[in-house]
Amino acid sequence: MLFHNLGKGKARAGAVAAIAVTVALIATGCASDGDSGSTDSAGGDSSNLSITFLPKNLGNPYFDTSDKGGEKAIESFGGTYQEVGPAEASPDAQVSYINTATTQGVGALVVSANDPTAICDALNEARDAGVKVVTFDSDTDADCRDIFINQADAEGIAKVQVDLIADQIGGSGEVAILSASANATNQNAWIEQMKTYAASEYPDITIVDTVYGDDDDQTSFDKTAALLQSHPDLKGIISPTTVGIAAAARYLQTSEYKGKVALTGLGTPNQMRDYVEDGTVTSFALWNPADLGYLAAFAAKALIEGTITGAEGDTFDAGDLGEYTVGADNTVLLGDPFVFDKDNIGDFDF
Ligand code: RAM
Repeated sequence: MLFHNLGKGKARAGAVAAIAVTVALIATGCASDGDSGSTDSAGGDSSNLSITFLPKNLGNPYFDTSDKGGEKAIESFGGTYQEVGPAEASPDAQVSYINTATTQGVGALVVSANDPTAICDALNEARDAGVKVVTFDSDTDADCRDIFINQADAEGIAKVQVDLIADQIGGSGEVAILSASANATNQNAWIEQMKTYAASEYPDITIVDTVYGDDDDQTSFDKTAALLQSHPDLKGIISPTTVGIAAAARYLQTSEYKGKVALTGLGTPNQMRDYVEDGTVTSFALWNPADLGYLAAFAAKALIEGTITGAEGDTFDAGDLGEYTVGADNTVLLGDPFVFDKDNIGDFDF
């Protein structure tokens, strides 16, 4: 996968690990080949490798990449891939897609949730009908999915972004957060951790505002403009969403704030390349979204085939990524975040 052969990666901000996925390729063959046609305890068919990806919304390059990773995995093990999703990343916009997948009798749903609870009833109806539910990227409450595939732990994701902005603004000043949608489980967890970490490590930094661009490009662009208007002393913006950071960078690039207000957060290299190369943005972080989707698809396969239930300690084969073990709270961790800057961004294409 993309990060495996990274030679020039530059770990910055202390604890940023250089490689997103450094899993030993110990293919112990945990996953079975599927004993076709049998029925598991929840009524699922263990040979039904029909897997539907449901991102927060369609049209976001982050999910295009993650879901392509899922498709690659599903093709490799002979399953059927489908991607569906709403145009807007709003709390219950995913419900109708979940209901349709249940009616279709898919083997598993792989979902990034716009809200921790709004889709829970629909997911539990799917599970009652035998559909395995994998959340990835943005979790639901733990009682409405079988497993969560987490891109990196929340503390690590928070730390890297706060360390980057602190570095870029010289450790003091006003900082604002431009987030995704107000209910997004993943961003909200990261923001909480960012506030705690910033307060303890950088007493001279004040987080003055958090605004929501709804993972919509234009809304994020407008919210950036409004932030800069209402906080004339703003030194930096953290946008923990690939949609937000790209829109904010586009705003800064042609504004009077370029070079004066720092911007970091979570972005994709292809969306951020121009801004890093022209100095609008110094550095930002992310993991490999393709690996995330790939891992989620293999977890779905293992659940469908009944080789795991999602319990802590369960192990499963994840193809090229090697073997993974389920940790606490039915969660599987992909790896560590990675920092992109001028020196390494040319090595990436996603
Ligand atoms: C956006 C979405 C996604 C998040 C990334 C960092 O694409 O909000 O959920 O993980 O940003």
